[in-house]
Amino acid sequence: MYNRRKFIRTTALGLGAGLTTAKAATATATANNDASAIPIVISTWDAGLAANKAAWTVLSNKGKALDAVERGVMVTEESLNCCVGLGANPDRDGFVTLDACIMDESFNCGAVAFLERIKHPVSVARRVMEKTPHVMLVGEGAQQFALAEGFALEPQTLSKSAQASYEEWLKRSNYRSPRINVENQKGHGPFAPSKLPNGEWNHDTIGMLALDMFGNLSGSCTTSGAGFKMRGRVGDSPIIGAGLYVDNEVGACVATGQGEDVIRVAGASMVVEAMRQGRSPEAACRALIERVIRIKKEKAKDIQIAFLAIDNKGNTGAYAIHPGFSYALRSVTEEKLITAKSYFA
Ligand code: SD4
Repeated sequence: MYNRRKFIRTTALGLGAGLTTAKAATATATANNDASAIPIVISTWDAGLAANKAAWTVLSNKGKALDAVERGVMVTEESLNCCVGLGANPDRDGFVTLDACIMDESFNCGAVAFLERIKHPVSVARRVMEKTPHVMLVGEGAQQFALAEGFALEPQTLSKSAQASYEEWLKRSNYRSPRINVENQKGHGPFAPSKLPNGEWNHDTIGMLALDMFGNLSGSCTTSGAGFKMRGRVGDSPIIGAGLYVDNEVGACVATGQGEDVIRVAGASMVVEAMRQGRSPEAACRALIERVIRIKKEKAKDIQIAFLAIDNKGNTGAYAIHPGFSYALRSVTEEKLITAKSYFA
């Protein structure tokens, strides 16, 4: 049961208490440091294991975190799954629309949203960061930019599994009022990963954070968003500060789950601020999950959000509203999937 007094105490000590200096935060992180040697990469859900492998080839060859987080999530964008890349579930009009962002150790960032028919939105986001004076391009403009940058225009067809899921969804939906929580339905949604008919793991939005051997952090996030969403809907994943945030003096965070409720608390950036105040990555993620629960009250029982964070020493942690969230970690000494703690049992 949610303990309001405990939450108020937590809030008073934590996020409401003002900012400490980066130096103080670093000292705390050092004191608690139980991290394996860097480099290190972490990413959301089971799919993170395969994505981490690709990121690791970059990191272990003295590569940059920025290259690692791009290369890593491209693996997921390319694989067939419910919720990332062109094979993912479409919006309620039957079109796959993709959101992605990327951020480096120097506050450089780029994002695309509502992007159609481009295989690697994370790479387009990186080009936005590197080749334009902007942070975010959306829709037709984002696609136009991608084509000008030499990305191929892919056919506007649904993958077999997405077509089947869409037809199933149309049967249940009266279309005028789509089910807000369709994501929680077994098998079809980003919030309830399950196995695909071929036995492979179905999975979710992928968010990835890496710390390279030079001590630099970067992050990426890529998704098709909520399955069968309203056309034009954009979640937290491409929003810098909500779905992803990186501050090299402190740490980085990426979010997954119900994007609207991540945006309203400026999720990822607030988790980084909580780490700046001296909290561990897990405690910082928990503080924001508790904030969402306080705001959503009873409704929090019907939504899933998870935050995944790393500090600038390589300590990692995560926290979710509900059980079921896991993240993949790869370092010099470890390669594993870690089950995150959650607020509700
Ligand atoms: C969104 N946060 O579009 C994404 C979806 C997701 O787990 O992460 N699902 O709201």
